Amino acid sequence: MYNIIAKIKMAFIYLFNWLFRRKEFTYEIFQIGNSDVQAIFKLKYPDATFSACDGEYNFTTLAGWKQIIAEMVKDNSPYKKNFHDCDDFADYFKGHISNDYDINGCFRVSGQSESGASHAFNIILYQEGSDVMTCIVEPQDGTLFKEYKVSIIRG
Ligand SMILES: [Ca+2]
Repeated sequence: MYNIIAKIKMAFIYLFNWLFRRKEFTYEIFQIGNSDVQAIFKLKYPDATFSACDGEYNFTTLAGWKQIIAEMVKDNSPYKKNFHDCDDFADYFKGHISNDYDINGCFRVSGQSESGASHAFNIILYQEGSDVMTCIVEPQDGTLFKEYKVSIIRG
């Protein structure tokens, strides 16, 4: 009996989220498979470890990402040292994009910032003409194309 009630409750939550929480988004969505994503990361970040969780990855154009990122950054809570810091911003960014936009071509990365300090951030896939490109995102302020060192890519 409990399982049935829990399933009905989850179905209502899913329906509510689908109806009311999905953000308005009009940019085109593209998709590539897990092995293509692995090949792209192997070429671009040969020293990084990549752990792929999904079979297919959805993403959009850079213009589409700029709209998403502007909305995401608006919702960010303030930075709290050694608590709500880089890892939390990176996890929040990845999780909310798949929840709100049905886009999972966003990855959580461990590496180093320009100063050499350990840092967590994100990488996105985007479509440019017929090519799939990648770009580093600083989820704390939405800056694109940072020169961070990439060590572990997860997603
Ligand atoms: Ca933290």
